[in-house]
Amino acid sequence: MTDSIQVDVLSSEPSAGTHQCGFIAVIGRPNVGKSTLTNALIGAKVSIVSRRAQTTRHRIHGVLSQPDAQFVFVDTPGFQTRHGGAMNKMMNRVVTQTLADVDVVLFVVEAGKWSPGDQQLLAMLPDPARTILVVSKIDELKSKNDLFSFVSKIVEQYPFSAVVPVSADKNKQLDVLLSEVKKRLPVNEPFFEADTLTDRPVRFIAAEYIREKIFRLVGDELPYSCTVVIEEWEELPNRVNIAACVLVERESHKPILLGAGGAHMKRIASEARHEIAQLLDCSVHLEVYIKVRKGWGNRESSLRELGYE
Ligand SMILES: Nc1nc2c(ncn2[C@@H]2O[C@H](COP(=O)(O)OP(=O)(O)OP(=O)(O)O)[C@@H](O)[C@H]2O)c(=O)[nH]1
Ligand SMILES: [Mg+2]
Repeated sequence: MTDSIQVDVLSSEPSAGTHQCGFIAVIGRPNVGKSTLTNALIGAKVSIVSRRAQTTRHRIHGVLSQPDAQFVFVDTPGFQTRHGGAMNKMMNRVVTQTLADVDVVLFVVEAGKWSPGDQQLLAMLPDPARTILVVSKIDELKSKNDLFSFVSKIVEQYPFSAVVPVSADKNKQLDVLLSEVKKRLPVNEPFFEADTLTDRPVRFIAAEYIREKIFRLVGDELPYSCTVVIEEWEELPNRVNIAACVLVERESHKPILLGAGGAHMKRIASEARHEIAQLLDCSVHLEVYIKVRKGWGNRESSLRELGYE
C-alpha cells in the first residue's frame, strides 16, 4: 500500500512545452463551501466538510490531472476575524501565506449572503488578473435575479477577472470554473504524479475523517476543543489496524464525547471506519481512545507538535 491516495486516470503524453500546471487557492470566510468545492472539483474527499464554521484547520492540496493540465487546488481554513486564539491566528496565517504563493485565487462567497468577513477578505485579494469570484451554493437560491444583484454589488468593489456561480453539491458549472482556471494556469510540467489526489498522507486524511464525525455529532458541545492523532498504523496483507487518539482539553469533555453508554464514540468510530475502509479499499480495524491534554489548542508549540502549520 502506498503512503498517498491514488486513483487510476486515463492520460496521454502532452506535447512538450504546452502542459499547464499551477496552484489555485480556495479562500473565503468560514462555511461558504470551500472544502465541498475542492472535493467536487477533484472528485474525491480529501477535505472534510460540516455545516459548522471552521471545519478545515490545515492547508490541503487536492490535485486534478488532465492530459494537458494539472490543477493543484489549495483548500484553506475559513478566514475569520472574531476570535484571536493561537489556533485562529495559525489558520489565518495559512490563508495569508497561501495568497502569496499561488497562480490563481478562487474567492468563494455564498450566494445571497455577503458579510463583514467577506468584506475583509476582499481587501486582501491579490491582483485581479489572477482572481476569480466563485459564488457557491446557487442551488439554494430562490431566483436568478437575486444572483444578478448580489454579484453586481461585489464586482463594483473589485474588478474580478471572471465570475462563476456554482453548486458543488449539484455539480453545476464546475466545468465552466475549471476552464476559467485553466486559462490562467502557467505552462509547467506536472508537479505531482498523474494518479495523486492529495499531498497529505492517508493517515492524515484518516484522522480528519474521525475529526469530521466528532465535529458533526458533538460539535455543539465540543466545537473546537478536540483534535485527532493517529497513534498506530499497521498494514497487513488485507487489513489495516489503526489506533487513534482524540485529544480533549478537559476531563469534563470525555463524557460528552463518549455519550450515554459510549454510544457517541461507537457511532463516531463506526462511521469513520467505514469511510477509511472505502478510502484504502480494504478492511479496517479502528480503535479510538480519548486523552485529556490541557490547553493543546492554545499553545503554538503544541499545535506545531500536533502537525499544525
Ligand atoms: N446547498 C448546498 N450546500 C453546500 C454546497 N457546498 C457546501 N455546502 C454546505 O455548506 C456547509 C459548509 O461546507 P464546507 O465545505 O465545510 O465549507 P468550508 O468553506 O470548507 O468551511 P470551513 O472549512 O469551516 O471554512 C456544509 O454543510 C456543506 O454541505 C452547495 O453547493 N450547496
Ligand atoms: Mg473547509
